[in-house]
Amino acid sequence: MKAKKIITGIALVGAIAFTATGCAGGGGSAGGGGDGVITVGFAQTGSESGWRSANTESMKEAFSEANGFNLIFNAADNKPEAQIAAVRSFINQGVDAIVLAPIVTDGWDDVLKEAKDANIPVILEDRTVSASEDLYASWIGLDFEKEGETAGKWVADNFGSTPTNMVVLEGTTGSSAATDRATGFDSAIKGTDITVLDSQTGNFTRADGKTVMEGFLQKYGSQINLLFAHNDDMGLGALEAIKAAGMKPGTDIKIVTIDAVKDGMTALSNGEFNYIVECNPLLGEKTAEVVKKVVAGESVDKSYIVEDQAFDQEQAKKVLDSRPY
Ligand code: GZL
Repeated sequence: MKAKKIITGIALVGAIAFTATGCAGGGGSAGGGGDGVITVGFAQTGSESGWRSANTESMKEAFSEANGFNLIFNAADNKPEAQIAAVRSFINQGVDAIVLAPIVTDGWDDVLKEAKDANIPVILEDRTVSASEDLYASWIGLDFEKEGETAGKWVADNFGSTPTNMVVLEGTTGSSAATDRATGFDSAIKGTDITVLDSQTGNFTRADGKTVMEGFLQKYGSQINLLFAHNDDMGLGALEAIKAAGMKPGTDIKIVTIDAVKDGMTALSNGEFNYIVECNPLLGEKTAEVVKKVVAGESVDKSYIVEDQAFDQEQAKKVLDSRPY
């Protein structure tokens, strides 16, 4: 992603603030189908986590018939090749626009070129792609590197001055969420007394987070002081493994995660997690707004970035009941 020119935040329903960047011309057919209904193919990653479920719900709510859309939904079960096939199918169906939450960053050039040649605009939501920016109209998402940096800074501030052994549960290999969170986190802990004992992907799922954590515990046992999980769900899976090993999560092993979904915030407020950086999944409304503009041939910004916040245990207790997801 090119360096972003951050413009003022845009307050939206649901109190989500966005920063808009760059500027791109409109694309696609003006106004959608003849009847004004906009047919959108949405290629979702799958249903790997609580965050993904909240994101899918937000998107389906925004791309409703009442809002002037005909939504064709595909969840690719976290399989990149299936997701590419879904996008190709949308092109063959002649949809008015494609929305894509790309599982991984690479491998998109060919099918996005096919969409461009078919004059079907593609709008990215959530994660990003390495393909050229002229192959998609806009991206609505989050600053993953900043999320990782925020988590790393909290770890550095709280544990960086004493020898601390950490294990990491990484998100989906090759996804911009995992890659950029690791980049931000690693930069924040540079020069501290934090040692990374091991780091392995848990594919953003509870099941894999639990399995990988079981392996870490067999290998390192009570040497582990800290767990950084790229999302709440892997941290929640790890909780089960930590308890099964007779250790106290949040005390014997401190846990820092990213997302701030309800189950994660519950674990944080009851002391099993220690810190969570939010990653807001409610991108549907903004994405639908951008799709309408692009289909109408209006210009849109190249990217819209949701601003995140972070929570410790005390803050989580205060906001838990009012959380929107
Ligand atoms: C982040 C999103 C990640 C979440 C995970 O925007 O892509 O994927 O952090 C989800 O929970 O599975």
